[in-house]
Amino acid sequence: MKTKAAIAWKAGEPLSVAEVDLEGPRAGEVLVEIKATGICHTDWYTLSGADPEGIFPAILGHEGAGVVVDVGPDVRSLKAGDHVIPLYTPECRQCKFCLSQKTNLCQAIRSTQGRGLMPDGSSRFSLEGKPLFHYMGTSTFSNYIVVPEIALAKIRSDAPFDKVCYIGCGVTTGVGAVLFTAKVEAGANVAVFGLGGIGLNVIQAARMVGADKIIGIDINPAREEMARKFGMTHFINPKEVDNVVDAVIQLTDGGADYSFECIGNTTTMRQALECCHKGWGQSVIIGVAAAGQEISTRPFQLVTGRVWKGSAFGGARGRTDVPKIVDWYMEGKLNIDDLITHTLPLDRINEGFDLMKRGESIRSVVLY
Ligand code: NAD
Ligand code: DAO
Ligand code: ZN
Repeated sequence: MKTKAAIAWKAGEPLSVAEVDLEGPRAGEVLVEIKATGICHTDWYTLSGADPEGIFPAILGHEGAGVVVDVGPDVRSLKAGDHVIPLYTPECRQCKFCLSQKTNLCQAIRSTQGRGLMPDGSSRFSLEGKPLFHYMGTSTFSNYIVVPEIALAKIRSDAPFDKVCYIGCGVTTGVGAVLFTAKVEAGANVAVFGLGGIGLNVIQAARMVGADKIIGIDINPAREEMARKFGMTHFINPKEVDNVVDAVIQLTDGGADYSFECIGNTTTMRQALECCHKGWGQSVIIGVAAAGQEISTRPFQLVTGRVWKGSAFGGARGRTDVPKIVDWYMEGKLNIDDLITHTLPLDRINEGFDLMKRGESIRSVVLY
């Protein structure tokens, strides 16, 4: 079949929208009509050329929602008409990683996904007979996609695609880091570095679990108003204090119980660890630093009880947890609507990247 898609031909060039060829689903695969997709920093990271693992030409996008159109042989858990969110972190429930129950990093299709291919080592996308690569196993910048069954979360059919697409990455990453990775408890003091599309979701999850002080840190003063609406109780602009670490320690009588780095900057990663409370404070790295960067601290920070950990896709097991997060949104426990600041048709997708680069959007969503 033919599908409209935004193609990333080369690093550093805008996407170009065209009709491409899409082969139907093979065994264990599903054809999905994408109804809406968010534009995330990770798409920009790859498109900009900064991602050393970026492969071109490819169809980017990893934050979508849509409807199953057809299923290939051996697909048992989904049927045509089901509403789904594609998962860049799949959940096979059979690999060593899934069975461990210690991680959400399912490895069932990791190697082919990382090479921009389906699990059988081929691509379903092509143009004029030449293959185009998949991206993060999802490629939601295409109106129709083929994905493995294990990379689809089935969601309720009354959830609006233009909002719940954001659960495909940003919402789950932020909310999950609080609930699944850190397991923040009621009454805890929380510090959040970076109040963008991820950090604001950390803030609303911290409020949801009943955190006490929720301290937001951002160099962009325009982020304060939105963050307060989502539950931030105190704001620190690093440009207005001598030392961010001391400022958090003063506000929290010795340090945060939990901190979250939602920027991708190794300096703020260190600050996030060192503003944690001696003896028990935990710092969760969510931000993705540029290739080759390293983090540092004095080992005594860890010897004296602070814990450094990371979180990918919020530690969420996609097929299990994503439908629950959709329910929380539908029950009014999570606010997604106010985070979606712009909507665009696919033909204007490059404007979404421009808004992001200028810091003017929290999330832009493409509607098909
Ligand atoms: P964003 O650009 O929307 O937000 C970043 C915020 O950090 C902005 O508000 C910016 O003003 C602020 N900031 C920048 N430098 C700062 C500094 N030195 N001190 C304080 N604030 C500063 O980005 P986002 O979409 O929220 O993504 C945040 C990070 O999370 C990115 O690195 C992204 O790649 C990563 N990410 C990780 C995962 C994961 O699973 N771990 C998933 C998605 C995104
Ligand atoms: O190595 O098993 C693996 C998969 C790692 C995926 C990590 C994804 C989180 C960071 C990228 C941001 C995605 C938007
Ligand atoms: Zn698995």
